[in-house]
Amino acid sequence: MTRPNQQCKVTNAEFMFGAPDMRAIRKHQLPEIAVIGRSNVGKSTFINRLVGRKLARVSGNPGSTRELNFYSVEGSWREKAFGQALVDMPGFGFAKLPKEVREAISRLSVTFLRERKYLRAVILLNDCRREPAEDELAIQTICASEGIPLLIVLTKFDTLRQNDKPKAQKNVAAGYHLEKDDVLVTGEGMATDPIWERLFAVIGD
Ligand SMILES: Nc1nc2c(ncn2[C@@H]2O[C@H](COP(=O)(O)OP(=O)(O)O)[C@@H](O)[C@H]2O)c(=O)[nH]1
Ligand SMILES: [Mg+2]
Repeated sequence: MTRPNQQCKVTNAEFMFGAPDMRAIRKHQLPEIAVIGRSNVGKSTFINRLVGRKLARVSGNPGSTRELNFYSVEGSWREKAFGQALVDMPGFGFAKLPKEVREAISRLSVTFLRERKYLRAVILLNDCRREPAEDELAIQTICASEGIPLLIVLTKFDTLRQNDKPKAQKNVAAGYHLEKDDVLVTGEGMATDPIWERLFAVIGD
């Protein structure tokens, strides 16, 4: 169970639409935050944990999301109202998908990151048990060159033993040429206020 958020109160969250390509993205007024990462890294679980309700479909079947899924989220952060669109990006790196499908997925993601002018931040999820690979580092590079604020969040942190946590966080951060505390962590039962805090710090509230 997710612990109740102290300072972020989500009052409304709903699915807006799914887009298989850029042209299918509908008009809306909300600033966008993209949630991106390897297939099965925990994107949908993370979104549900952030908003404190079951919103995105969690699948035991990796590679099942091939669209950009847009969710609207409204609430307040430290008593101040906010509204955002969270975009659940298709998972990359799922080896069992045909090569053409994998290439189409990464083209769509790269185009979205490069061209989407409503994009305010990218949350890149990385399993806490594996160091970043080429795909993750490519996203870091694109965000840097486009000037998009990037938050790196290590998922499944609950699966590590207490003693192993600091070292794992340090190792993955080092893979991005970052310090341990530059990357955030998430896991079952963990509060999400630290993530909201960092998010509002980069996008402004
Ligand atoms: N223990 C643990 N399992 C997780 C966590 N996040 C996701 N999972 C599991 O990992 C699998 C993939 O999660 P999902 O959110 O569908 O990943 P997605 O493909 O990136 O959207 C599911 O079986 C989840 O239950 C986490 O923080 N802790
Ligand atoms: Mg998913």
